[in-house]
Amino acid sequence: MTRAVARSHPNIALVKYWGKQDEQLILPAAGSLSLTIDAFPTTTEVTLDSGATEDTFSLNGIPGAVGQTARVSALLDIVREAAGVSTFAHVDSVSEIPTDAGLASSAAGFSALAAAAAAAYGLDLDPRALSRLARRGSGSASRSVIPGLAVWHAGNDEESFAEPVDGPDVRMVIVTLSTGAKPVSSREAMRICMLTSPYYSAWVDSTKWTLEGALEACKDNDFTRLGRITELHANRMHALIQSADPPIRYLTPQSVAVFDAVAQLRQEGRNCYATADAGPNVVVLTTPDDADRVARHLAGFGQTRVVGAGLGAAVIERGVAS
Ligand code: 2P0
Repeated sequence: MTRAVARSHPNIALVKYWGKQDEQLILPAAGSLSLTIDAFPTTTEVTLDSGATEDTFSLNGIPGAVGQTARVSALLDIVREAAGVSTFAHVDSVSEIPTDAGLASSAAGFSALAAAAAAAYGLDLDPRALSRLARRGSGSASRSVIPGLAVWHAGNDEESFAEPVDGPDVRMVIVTLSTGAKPVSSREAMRICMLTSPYYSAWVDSTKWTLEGALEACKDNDFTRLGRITELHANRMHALIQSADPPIRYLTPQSVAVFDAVAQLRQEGRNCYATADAGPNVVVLTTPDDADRVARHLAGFGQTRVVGAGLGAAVIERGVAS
C-alpha cells in the first residue's frame, strides 16, 4: 500500500479572502495576501488501501464527522481523477491548532492533505499546481502551500493559485482569547454576506485595490504601510460580516479591547497592527524588534505566542505501508 506523509502550517491573511465567485471550484471574488506561520502544523498521512470500500478520515485519532470526511473524500476524488487511480485511502491527520478557533485550521489541513494525497497517488505537482489543488479543499489552503508571504490570485481555475511575495521581515503575536467552536463557519458566513449585505460589492471592489497597495508595500519593504492596510482590511471585513442579515459577529468585547490596546501601543511607539479572522482571537502584525514587548503587553488578555514566517506544505515521508 502506497503512503505519504505531509506537513503544513496555517496562514494568517493580511488582505482577507471573504467571498467566492465560484463555490464549486472555490474561486475567490478577490485576491488575498497572507503569512504562512511557523507554528501549529498539521501532519497528514494518506495510505492507499486496495481492499477499502470507502475513504476514512481521522483527526487527532478521532474518526472525522460525516461532513469532514466527505470534504476529504471530495479532494481525494480530484486527485484520483488526475492520477487515473480509483483506490480508496485512509487519511489520518494530527493538528496542533485548536480546531474551529478562527485560526484557519482548514488551511493547514487541506494543504497538508493535498500534498500527501498528490504524493501517495503518484502525482508530481509543482507548487502552483499543488496550490490550485489545495484551493479545491479550502480556499485559504492555497496559500499555506507557499512559505512566508503569499499572494493568492483571483481568476479562473488555471489562474487562481498562490505564489511567494518578497516583503518585510515580520512577526505575529497570536492572542488566543477562545478555543471554542465558532457560531457560523467561514464558508456559510461568506455565502450569507454575499447574498444579503448591501456592502458586499464594495468589499470585493475595494479589496482589489487594497491588495495592490499591500503588494506595493511588500515590494517597498514598507512595514508601516503593510500594517495599516492589514488592520484596515480586517476592520472592513468584520464590518461586512456584521452587516449581513441575519448579522454575524465573530469579535467579542475582548477582541475589541485587544484592538484598542494595539492602538495604544502604537501611540507609545511600537510597530504593531491588529487583525482577526472568523473568530474572536486577535493576531498582531509586528516587527522582530517589537514582537516580544507587544506579546508581554498583551499577555493579560489571553495566551500569547510570537510566530514568524513558516515553511510551505512539504512531503516528509513516503513509501510503502506494511
Ligand atoms: C482569510 N478566512 O483570508 C479569511 C479571513 C477567514 C477570515 O480564508 O470556504 O476556510 O473553505 O474556501 O478557506 C477562511 O476561509 O473557506 C478564510 P472555504 P476558508 O484567511
